[in-house]
Amino acid sequence: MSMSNANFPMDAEGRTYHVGVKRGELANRILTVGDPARAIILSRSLDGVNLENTASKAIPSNLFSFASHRGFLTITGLYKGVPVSIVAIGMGVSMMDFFVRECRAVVDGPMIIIRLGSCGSLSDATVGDICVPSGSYLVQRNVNHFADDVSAVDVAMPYHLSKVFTADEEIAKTLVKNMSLQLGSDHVWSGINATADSFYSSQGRQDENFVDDNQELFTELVRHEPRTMTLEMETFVLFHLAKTSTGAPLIRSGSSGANGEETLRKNSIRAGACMMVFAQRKSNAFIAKEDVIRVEPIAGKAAFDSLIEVSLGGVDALHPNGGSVWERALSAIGAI
Ligand code: R1P
Repeated sequence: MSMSNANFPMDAEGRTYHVGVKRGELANRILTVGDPARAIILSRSLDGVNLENTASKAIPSNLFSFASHRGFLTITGLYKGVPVSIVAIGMGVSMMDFFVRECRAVVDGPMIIIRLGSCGSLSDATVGDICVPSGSYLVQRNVNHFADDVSAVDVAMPYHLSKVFTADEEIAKTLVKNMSLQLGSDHVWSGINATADSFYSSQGRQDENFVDDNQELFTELVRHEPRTMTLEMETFVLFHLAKTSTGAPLIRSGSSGANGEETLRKNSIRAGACMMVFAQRKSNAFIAKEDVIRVEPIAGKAAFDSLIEVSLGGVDALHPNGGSVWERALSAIGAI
């Protein structure tokens, strides 16, 4: 694979370096998950899927799919007649960063990205419940705290906690509404998420093989943000990049800022998240496989319903249908 442009590598076909997507393969509305198996399960809810002729672990043949050499899986089709993509990204803050930036680079117009993940619960939400964060902060292991050199700056706190970056309010409300319709409002929770830079130490898991100094972490999290509800590993980056997104392609307003710089149209990405509780960290319960099988498709439908319900403006503002992987499906239903 030969790439050009060290600043933002792409191959001759226009595929991005890691996610491997090119223009016309990704819709403006994206549902992102961690586990590729979850992406395949969710793809079974898309339009025109023939379940009888689809093996349980296979991607339905009427949908576009692309598996990148770095473990990203993209599936694109229609949901209730609207182009949508599902992208499985694996785990962690770096993977979310690759995904958001590389997808943004190949899609014209505004985007909605919703993460449907799994999480640990620090609240009363129990295994199988759904948590919809109105914001997220980042928990980072402070490596300097563990250094031999005690004169190093910044050694006191073993973990750094960032400010909260918010979800798109309308998306969060829509997710709560649609999840409640599917699962009952008793099983849907709102609050603040903490995205950790690891599964173990930065989420307060005890591991006698390492010095982690994390025995007080849960207390610190609640002191930092009393509405802390969940712990997982990606949502903060999604909210943070949505907040710092510019227009794409960059649209310059022509007006000059205070420093004489051009003002960029901001926030071309609207983001939301919903997480299934897999781990109850207070009671130490972990979800049973049967519950994952039961909840995943239902939560998926509510997430898709939310993804298409929130307006992105007129079709003229969206990525062109011509030449896209969803063009034929739209034309088959007479939508273009
Ligand atoms: C850890 O087991 C993984 O599960 C959670 C965490 O954020 C992390 O990625 O989310 P996903 O189920 O979406 O991967």
